[in-house]
This record gives sequence, structure tokens and C-alpha cells, in this order.
Amino acid sequence: MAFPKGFLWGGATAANQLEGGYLAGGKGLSDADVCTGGSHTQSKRITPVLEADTFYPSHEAIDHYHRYQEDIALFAEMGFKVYRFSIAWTRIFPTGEETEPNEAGLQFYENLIDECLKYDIEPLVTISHYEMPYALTEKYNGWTDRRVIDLYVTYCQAIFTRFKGKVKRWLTFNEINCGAMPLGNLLSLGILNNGTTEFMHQIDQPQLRFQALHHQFIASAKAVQLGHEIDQDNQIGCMIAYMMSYPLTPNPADVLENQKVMQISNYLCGDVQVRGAYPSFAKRYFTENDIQIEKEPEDDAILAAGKVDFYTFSYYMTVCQTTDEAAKSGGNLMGGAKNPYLISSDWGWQIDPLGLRIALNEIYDRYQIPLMVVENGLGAYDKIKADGTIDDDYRIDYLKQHINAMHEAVLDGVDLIGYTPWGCIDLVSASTGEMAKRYGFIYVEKYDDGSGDFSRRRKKSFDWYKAVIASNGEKL
Ligand code: BGP
Repeated sequence: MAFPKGFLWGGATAANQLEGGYLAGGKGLSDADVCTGGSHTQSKRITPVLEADTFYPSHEAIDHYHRYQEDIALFAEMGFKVYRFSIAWTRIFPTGEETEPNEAGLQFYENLIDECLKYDIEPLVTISHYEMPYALTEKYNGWTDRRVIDLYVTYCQAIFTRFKGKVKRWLTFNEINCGAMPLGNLLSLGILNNGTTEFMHQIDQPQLRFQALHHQFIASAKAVQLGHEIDQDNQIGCMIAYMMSYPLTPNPADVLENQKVMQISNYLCGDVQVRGAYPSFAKRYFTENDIQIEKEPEDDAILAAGKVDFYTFSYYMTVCQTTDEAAKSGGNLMGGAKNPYLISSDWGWQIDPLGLRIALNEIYDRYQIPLMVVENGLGAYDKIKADGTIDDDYRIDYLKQHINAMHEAVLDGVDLIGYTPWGCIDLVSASTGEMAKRYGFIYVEKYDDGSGDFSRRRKKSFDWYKAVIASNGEKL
């Protein structure tokens, strides 16, 4: 068994979860810096907390800001062909509204990119990964305000121009479809919460969310156009949190329920970004949910002209859908019902390698453009043994099964170009805000009580992944 020649093996991270140095080099405060951690349902990231120094880990994270050379050397040792990371908007435009980009921020990323290129590791840049300047959240309520579009485009212009010829692949927004799900995500949409848990968990405002999402679609489409103008070699993609679900039973009511959830949660954003227009099913959903998207006359043309070149997604788990309220309890991170055929991670995420093959086939059937799995992996409580080693066989097992599923999908005819497992080096969890949930091939000695010296160690999975890459997926 082998993957296509030139398959992009690598790993993925995000600025606010690993860099630390949250005010270094003139960086401004981002949304992620003012939250106590976590962005989703299990969130502790509810109230903006500005007593910044009081909490670990988000401000120090794993100190990649000062240790990126050591980290990239380790990625190179594993044989990475690609490294997916995000640029923190606030390093480039600290408040989002400066007229000139911050040179220290640009220089930091240029150094990081050069370090990757030194080892022939291709940089894959996420332009916005769950953060924006906090100043824009305060002033405009994030993406709810149309004016943020141009500020984002200015930011894109600065990085496209500076990294021209060095970065060829970009993703406009991480997991953009989180805005389409009823979690009213502060970090996905930059919407200011009012300091109460109710805001995030109970008072869902679909009108606000979908209007904000519309602005992100326009921003993404403009970025695609601009990126192509600046460098015709640029490939610009979308990034979807692919939350695949199945009908809980063959009852047609469950099948229909599942179809509806799949449409709004997964396909709406992909359709807009890949096909350049809202899908037909959006109309009824908007009507039934009292959502009126305010559009400018040019918006449809902008969307049509800003179709992405490739489709990327994260894949961690699947869930089931049903109309039976009683059966819904105990679902997954995103609600729904538990699948009796699957086992769960320590955080209740149901592990489903076969689902990845199904997902790849579904997505490729729908869009017919190159696909990339840019996040996948197992969050676990890793332990250092007395002899200093970390035996993460459970992670190897998880990844092995998912790589097998990807390979089957390639044999099915899917144009899959790369794989970047999440958190290739341990970093702060997005949903829990903690270090304890680890994904890495590289262990970082840093703990939630603030102890630890940031030193790095290779886990068992490090050597395993190295062999996988060296054999282009043959040796699992
Ligand atoms: C995705 C995010 C990542 C990442 C990952 C794992 O939703 O794009 O930022 O953190 O999930 O989630 P967690 O860290 O909550 O385990």
C-alpha cells in the first residue's frame, strides 16, 4: 500500500494554542488571549478575563514563539513535507485597524517560514484560526459588522505580499462552519459575549451568527481573489469541521433529520466556498429560523468569483441524529445521539475511522476538487514512564486506522493530497483550555498548574510516524 507520489504528510497547529508570547513583538490582544480557555461546549472560555497574568496556559502555551526552531527541527526529523500553522492576526495588526503592518510580527513569521523551507517543509498557513484582534470584537462585535471584511482583507494583503513565493497554500478560516452551529462561538465569529454562561449556551442568536458568517464568506471570497491576483501560484482553500453524522435508526424521520443537520452544519459553508453560492436548502432554513441575511448588491458576484482551489477539513468523530428527544442525550461535543457501535475517547468523542472513508467519498463526490485532512488525532492523558519514555500506543492505533481509511478512500478514487494530524506537538486544547489533553508526537513538559520547563521529548508515536512518512504510508 502506498499513497500518491508527493503526498503531503505533516502536522497542524494554531498560533493561540502553542505560541505563547501573547504580547511579544508588539502583538495586540486577541480574543483567545482574553478567555480562560476552550471555545466550544465544554468551554471555560465564557467570560472575557483581562487579568491576563493570572492564568496559564493560554498566554505562555508551549512557548513556541521562542522555541520554533527546535520544534521545526523535530518536525523535520519526522520527515514532514508540510506544516500547517496559523498566523495570529494580532501580530500583524495588533488592533486590526493600523494603517501599516507590524514589522516584528511579519518578521517572526518570515523566520518561521524560512525555518520550514530550510528543511523542505512546505508551509500551509491558516489565516484565521479561532481568533481576531480583541479590539475588533469590542468595537464591532466581531464578524457581525461588515466593516471587518476590509480589515481582514488588508491583513491578507499584508501577508500575501510579504510571503509571496514562500507560502503557496493558504486556508482562509479555520472550521468556518462552527459559526453555522448553535454554539454562538466567540472564537469562531468574534462575537462579544455578555459575560454570562447563558450567552454561549442558551441564548442562541441565529440571525447574528449567520449574518456574521455571511461576512466571513465575503471576506474569504475576497481573500481568494486577492491571493490569486498577488501570486497566480497561490492555492487557497476552505477549512470545515466535518462533523459527520448518521441517522440513529432507519426510520425515515431520522434519515431526514440527519440530512438536515448535515446540510446546515457541514455542507452550507463548503457549498458557498467551493461552489460560490448559497445552496438551495439554505433558503428554507433561513425562512424557518427567521434569518434574513443582509447582502450588498455585489455580494453574489464576489462569492462566485472567490471559489476556493481545494477543500480541507478536520475529522475527529462522528455522531448520530434522531428526532427522538429521549435518545438524544449523551451525544457528542456537538450534540446528537451516541452511536452504539463506536467507542469514545476520554472526552466522549466517538472514534470512527471508517467514517473518514465515507466522509472523503461524500465530499469528493460533491465537490470534485483536491481534498486534504488538515486535522485528525486522539486527545489523551499521556504519561511519562519512570524510564522517561511515553508509550502512546493508543494514539498510534487511532492514527493507523485513520490512515488506513484514507488509503481506502484514495483507492476509491478520491483526490486526497495531504494529511496533517492535529497538535503534532502537545499544545493547549481548544475546547478545554488545558494542556492535559494532548495530541502530539512530541511531549511538552508543561502542566496546567503552570509547572514544567517546556522541554520536549519524543513519544513512541514520533518514531512510528517517521516510519509512516518515510514509507509514504506503506509501513503502518
Ligand atoms: C479543532 C480546532 C483545533 C483543535 C482541535 C482539537 O476544532 O480547530 O484548534 O484544538 O479541534 O480540539 P481540542 O483541542 O478541543 O481537543
